[in-house]
Amino acid sequence: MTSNPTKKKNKKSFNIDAPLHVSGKTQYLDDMPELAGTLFAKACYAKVAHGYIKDIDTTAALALPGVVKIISHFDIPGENEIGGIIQDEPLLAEVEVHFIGMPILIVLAKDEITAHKAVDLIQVDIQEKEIITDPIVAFEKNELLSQPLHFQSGNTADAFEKCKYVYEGKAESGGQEHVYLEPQGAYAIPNGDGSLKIYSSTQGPTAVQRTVAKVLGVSMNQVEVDVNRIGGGFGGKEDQASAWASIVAVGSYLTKKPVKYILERGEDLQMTGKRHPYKNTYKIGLDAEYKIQAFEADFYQNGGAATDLSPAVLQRTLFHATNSYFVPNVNTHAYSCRTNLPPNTAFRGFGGPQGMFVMETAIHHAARALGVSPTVIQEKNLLFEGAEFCYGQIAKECEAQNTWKEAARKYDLARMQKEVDDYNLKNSYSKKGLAIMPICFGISFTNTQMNNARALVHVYQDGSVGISTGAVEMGQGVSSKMIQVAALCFGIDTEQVKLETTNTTRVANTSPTAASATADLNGKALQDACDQIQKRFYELARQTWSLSEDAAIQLTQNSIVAGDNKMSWNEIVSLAFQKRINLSAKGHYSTPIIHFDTKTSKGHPFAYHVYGTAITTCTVDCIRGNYEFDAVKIVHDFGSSMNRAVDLGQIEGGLAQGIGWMTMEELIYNEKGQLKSGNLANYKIPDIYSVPKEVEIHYLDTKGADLAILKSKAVGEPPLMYGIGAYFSIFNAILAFNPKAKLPYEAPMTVEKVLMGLYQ
Ligand code: MTE
Ligand code: LUZ
Ligand code: MOS
Repeated sequence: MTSNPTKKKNKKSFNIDAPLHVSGKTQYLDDMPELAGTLFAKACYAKVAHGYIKDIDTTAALALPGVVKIISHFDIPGENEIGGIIQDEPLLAEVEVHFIGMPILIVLAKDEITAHKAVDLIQVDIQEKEIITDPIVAFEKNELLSQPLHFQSGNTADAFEKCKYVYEGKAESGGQEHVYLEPQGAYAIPNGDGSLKIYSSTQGPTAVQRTVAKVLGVSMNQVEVDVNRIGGGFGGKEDQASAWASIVAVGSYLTKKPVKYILERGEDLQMTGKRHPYKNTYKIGLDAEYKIQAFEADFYQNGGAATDLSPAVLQRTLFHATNSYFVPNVNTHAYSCRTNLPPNTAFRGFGGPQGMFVMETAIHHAARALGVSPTVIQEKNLLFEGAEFCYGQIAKECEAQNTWKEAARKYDLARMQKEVDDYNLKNSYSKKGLAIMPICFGISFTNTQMNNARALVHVYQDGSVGISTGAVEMGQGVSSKMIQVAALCFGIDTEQVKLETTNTTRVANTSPTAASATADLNGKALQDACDQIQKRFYELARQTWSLSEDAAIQLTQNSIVAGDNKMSWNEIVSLAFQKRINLSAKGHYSTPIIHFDTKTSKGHPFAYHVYGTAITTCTVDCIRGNYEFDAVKIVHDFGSSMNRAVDLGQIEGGLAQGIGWMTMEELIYNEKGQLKSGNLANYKIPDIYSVPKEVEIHYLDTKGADLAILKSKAVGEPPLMYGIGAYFSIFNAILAFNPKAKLPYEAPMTVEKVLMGLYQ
């Protein structure tokens, strides 16, 4: 993959972790030295997707030398409950099992291999019950995990009456496995007084702390959670890290020993939830000018066997159901359906991509029927400044049209389309396709309450600085951004700032590192803390130099400066220390402006939106059904990027992950609820050969949003949705070969589906 970012000077591009990563020195959870006496936990999980537990025999497992204890739900000191939003998820199965991979017992052994062998010796007899894997079947049986959701604006019934063109259809998108490089895991260390320290690979240290406290039946101040960094999360560790932390916590609580559990890849694939697959119906109405006048959709989300974050994911689907288009009349319903799959969970985009796929399908369907290019309909309906979203927020600093226009101009869209058309005229068994994917993604947790953060700053007497925030580094570069924020506030070099681990004792009650809002929320809390110390230094300088109240003072270039007066950073720090001035501060931030009324589904839920446009071209081998992506050319709304290298990496990674979801990653469950693509040999993720041959990313020059940290907009999730363009580019190549293709709108577009489309 090559990238050609537009270079701009004066923007710092540094990544504090990069040297460690490339030299193999990075410490993850499993790299921590183990304490003597550490026990290893392993779950014995259900092999049947739904049933009664008739009998359990642990005799052989317990007889194995090295096995210390086998824990069942009876041994849990507090509540056997780990559900985050709704309390419907036991940590260990009691009477019934609800999905393959549901933990039933925990083996504690002196080493991992013994734990593994012991688990294999446990006999669990389960009487199978009816298994549901399809969300529509669950819906028909009224098996819902939460209340249905409904968004509405205008009046779709009236609007459809007046539409010249109306189309209805179905669209389906598949699940997606997170495949974070570091599997889930946790390590609990008892302090001797009943309290515990837990090292966890989690995006949500506070969620882990809260859940462990509940499972142990102790208060939260007895549980300290510490996260150094994690080897990727992608949403999979937003809520689902709590199970493993609770397991090691229970083990440690009962044995008074350190207990560790790092999942093997196979266990992780079987036991943890994934992106929600969706089945949907839609109805779209256009007027004679191809303006979309009305849109209706019903979304059936495959939630799995417990609620987890499903209702929140479902709501974001509705927020993004019209993508970056203005639609005056909208009526959408969404259902979270209970099935016998592992509870599905957060995954980059959090339901947004699933919503946007349906809108893009509806437009593609209409365009096919009308015999025009989808780009014609897309372009005519892009959001504009002042347009109202169906949930009541007004589009401000709207870059939907700007990113589109800039992409068309910069990459010469007309020429690109002509090259595709010319190629298709010349080649019979190889066809190219082009698709444009505009994106619009709302930044903020949709649950307004969660949009807050804190930070702790210590300036040490030697001038070095230590900072702690609630942000978890998971490869997205938030550590580097936090260091930049502190260095900028103090006018010192980034080398002088040390970022500490994310720890619930230093920074409490944190929201998870999620919703792409981590740098904004924690960065602004950090600014608050640094500003407090900065003010104390300014006051000290004023006194020292007998300056007036309004004298301009600055912390810059490792100095404090006021006119001709100047002291080095180290001098002002040691002077402040001598004068007994507080060199520490705690900062707090909560996003202003945002609000949302869940009863009316109206409000202003997002601090701002992120926009962008991607042009994707591909080549399809019409004999084999194979495809390659020739290029993805993007114009992205970064605001004023504070770290271009990090942000560029997020676009490239998100794009690759989105392409994977839409084209090659296929989660297949059979009717028994067994995951048939349960290893990385048959669950294909993008590799160096399958990513686009060329990726070009252009920065749209804008002022940036005030609610973004240093006006640098959130970048974590939005680019995933550029991957939706990959699906439609292949679809268009198929249509170039077989204009009558009867291909249903079902993602992922695997090679098998391409072949069917080409010849049906
Ligand atoms: N990038 C890397 N390398 N690894 C990850 O796990 N997670 C994504 C995104 N980018 C992820 C990533 C997801 S799901 C989110 S919500 C954001 O990063 C979270 O970080 P941010 O809020 O700092 O953007
Ligand atoms: N998590 C969450 C999220 O709890 N609320 C959200 O709105 C959200 N959005 C994206 C990703 N994770
Ligand atoms: Mo990301 S899905 O918010 O962890």
